[in-house]
Amino acid sequence: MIVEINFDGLIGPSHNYAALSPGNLASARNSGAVSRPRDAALQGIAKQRAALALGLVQGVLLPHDRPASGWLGHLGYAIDAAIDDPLQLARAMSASPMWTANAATVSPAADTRDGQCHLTVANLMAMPHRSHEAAATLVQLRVAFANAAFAVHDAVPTFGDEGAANHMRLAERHDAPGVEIFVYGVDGGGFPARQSRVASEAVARRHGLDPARTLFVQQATAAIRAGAFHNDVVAVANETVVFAHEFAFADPARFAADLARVAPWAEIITVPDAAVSLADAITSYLFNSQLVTLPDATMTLILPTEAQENSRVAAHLDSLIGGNGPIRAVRFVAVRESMRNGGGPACLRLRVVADPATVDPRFLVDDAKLDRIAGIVAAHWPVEIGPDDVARPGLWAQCRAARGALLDALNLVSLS
Ligand code: SUG
Repeated sequence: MIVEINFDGLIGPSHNYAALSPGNLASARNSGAVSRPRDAALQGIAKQRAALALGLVQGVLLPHDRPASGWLGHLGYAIDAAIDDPLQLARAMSASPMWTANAATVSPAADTRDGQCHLTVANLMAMPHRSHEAAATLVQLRVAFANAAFAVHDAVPTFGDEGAANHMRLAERHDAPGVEIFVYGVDGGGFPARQSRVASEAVARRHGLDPARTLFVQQATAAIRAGAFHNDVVAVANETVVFAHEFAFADPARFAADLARVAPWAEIITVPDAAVSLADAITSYLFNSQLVTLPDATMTLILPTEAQENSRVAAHLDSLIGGNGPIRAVRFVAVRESMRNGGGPACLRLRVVADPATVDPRFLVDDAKLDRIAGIVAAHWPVEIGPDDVARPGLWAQCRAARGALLDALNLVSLS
């Protein structure tokens, strides 16, 4: 049966706060803070359990090798030697593959010319610490989605592509042909516009999408400038609903008109700036939520607890749920460690609409498997990482051993 599967990035043992992402306000704000990788990973696992409890199908993607020795090697550094280059070391130690919404863009089989589900790995070239993710992501996705139901493409060259975080899909049901919306940036008002339209168009071509059911929509400069470095910080979509901030898109009226033409059954729920300002939307991550359809066909919004703690956002959510709209319930999850680097519930997951039977089962989880993973995290993940620890060879060894134990337990040592 074709369903939506959420593949969460398991938060890696090197999770730390190095402020590597200009334009990502949370990451900048927590510069130099002490991180808690073990808590971070357990928070992510608890979020996955919450999704399972709602009756959703859940998968995982695994942390990458850290420090990124291949990348350091290309820069001429030997990993066993002392490396006196704190910035490159921090870039090599980032646990950023946890945000799997940036791993790839996914077009389900119902949307593509050849009837395969297509995935294109994101090149993440706008940020040096993320630019070396693509190679390892490709290897992993080719294992997870080796079945002929899928086509996994390597990254688009030259033009910035940040994956599903800038892509929304609407369909009357997940398994029906849909409309794919690619959101790109032109001007970040002083911050990088990470997603280029050229890359989005390339992904759409490679996936064999029908141009009549594909939209390219420009992100508002004001949104990027306010801290929406990806569109999923100000908008989320599921089946027939787009839930977005008033200032998410450069030309919202045109977006609404185009959508009404290609998807007359779709509905845009706009949150006015007067109710929730862009600043509130970005600190609370109201829109970086998972809008999901439950087995009973109702929609629930899975939000970070930060959204509950902002009184204006909480009041707006109350009125949303109290109204007669399609979003019937909210559920809060605590992913604070990830949030402090600008990664909310939606960043932590890659959606793949497919038959779970076609996915390599080593990447699917149930509660028992999450228990096993949590046991490995509790035994091997560092409790804390401070800014000076990143250059400590002892920490590098611990991170490698921790990931090794995980790969071993999941029978995925081939990824090492
Ligand atoms: O790319 N943070 C990530 C957060 C990604 C969130 N993903 C989505 N919105 N889908 C980023 O900016 C911070 C790492 C650091 O500063 O150490 C970081 O990479």
